[in-house]
Amino acid sequence: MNKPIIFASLIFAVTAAMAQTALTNASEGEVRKIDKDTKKVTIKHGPIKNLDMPAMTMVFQVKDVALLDKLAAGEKIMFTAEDQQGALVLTGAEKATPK
Ligand SMILES: [Cu+2]
Repeated sequence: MNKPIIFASLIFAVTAAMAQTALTNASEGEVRKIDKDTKKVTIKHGPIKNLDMPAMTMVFQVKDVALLDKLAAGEKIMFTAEDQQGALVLTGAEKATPK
């Protein structure tokens, strides 16, 4: 009798968990320019929740240059960034999966 309700609840819980991961950990962006020599990457990004930042194009610093090896200019990415003592640092990035 109440099976459809249980099923619907399960779907909701899974969807909510996925949405939360995407929203709290990663922001959307598009790589504009990569500079491995200065360890900087320019990203046109959407709102970054954890930095309380609206959409804009800006430069991020990178601690691990290997992160830049996976990226290319013009590429759409999902990324994470942190404020580390006033410096905005790209902490993770991967190619965005097409919707
Ligand atoms: Cu910004």
